[in-house]
Amino acid sequence: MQFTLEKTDNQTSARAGEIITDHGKIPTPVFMPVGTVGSVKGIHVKDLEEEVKAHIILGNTYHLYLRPGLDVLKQAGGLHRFNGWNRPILTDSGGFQVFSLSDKRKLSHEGAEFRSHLDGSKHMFTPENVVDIQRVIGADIIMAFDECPPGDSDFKYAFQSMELTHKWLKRGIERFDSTDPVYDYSQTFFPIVQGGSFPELRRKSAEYIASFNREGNAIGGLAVGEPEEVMYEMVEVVNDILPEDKPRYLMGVGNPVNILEAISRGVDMFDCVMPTRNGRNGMLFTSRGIINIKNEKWKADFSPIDPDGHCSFDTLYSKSYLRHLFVSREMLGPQIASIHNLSFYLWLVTEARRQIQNDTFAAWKDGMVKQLARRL
Ligand code: PRF
Repeated sequence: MQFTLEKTDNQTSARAGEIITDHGKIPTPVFMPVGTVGSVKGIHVKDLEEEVKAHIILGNTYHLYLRPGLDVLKQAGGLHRFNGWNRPILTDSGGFQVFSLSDKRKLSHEGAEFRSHLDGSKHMFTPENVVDIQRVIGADIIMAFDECPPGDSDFKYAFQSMELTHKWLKRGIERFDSTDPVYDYSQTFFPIVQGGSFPELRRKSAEYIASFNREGNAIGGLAVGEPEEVMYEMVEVVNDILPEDKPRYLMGVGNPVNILEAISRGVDMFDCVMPTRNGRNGMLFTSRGIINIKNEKWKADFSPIDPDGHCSFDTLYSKSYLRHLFVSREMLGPQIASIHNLSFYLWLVTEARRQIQNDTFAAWKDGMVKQLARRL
């Protein structure tokens, strides 16, 4: 993997760059649609390419390991061959999902023991085996095994959790550096900064993570219940320390405003279930504000879903028709809403990139932030 930092904004810390992988180029800032079990829910890979214009998608180690399992993925020749997506894939390491989804998890220095949410079977994730698993899945970008403490954790818990994440990181890197890709393309490994809501812990963690000088770095443990201002402060503290010439990935963030605020603080990569999950629920993000398409007010509104939208469905279908699909519980409704929201997120980061390159990002961002939170 290679990262080129093309431009840093003259007024903020926003950056425009490009990541090159064996599965293609990723312009940054970038948003990565979440494909938990290998599919971005309800969306064909063709539509991900042509309508959403996604450059990279995310998969989850936890889900893919449990189902379809490593035997199938290996026989398929990796996730790209399995799901038909030929552009880059990043996989999350499983730690975060073990703690939010599985039953009866037990944490030790060795790793995390858990029971599958599917059939109750017992499993163990360690910093080493999640590297092996992500190698078999065939991710272009492999994430370290970390512990993400809750947003309201006290100092002692956040400190111990950070120490554990650091120890796990060392073991994960040793495993990654002593093994080869399973398929015929290269893979890279990103470490994850933790440290809760404590600037001194965040600094310590960022310094430790930076010392490994990997090809990219991630910031975890944010957007987990702490106030937004705290999240922005932690991002600033960490990005002051992480190397400038490496991409920075803020995990699991966020709404469109969060993304612009984090871009202005020097973040390059994002993922979040919000555009797909909220889309399936009838919430549409647009450049003029948020639409609840199930609302009575759209019943006979035959204007385009989003006149400024960037996928073909935005102007092909009306608000009235999309509302009708939702009210009738037609599966086409959630599909159109998901594609719309993802294409909006991809437009947002692509436009941010263009504004950074033109040195117009700061004013553009301030204007957008005012629009984005409106309810239409
Ligand atoms: N760690 C990992 N994945 C994550 C997170 C984390 O802290 C978050 C927190 N926002 C989302 N996804 N490994």
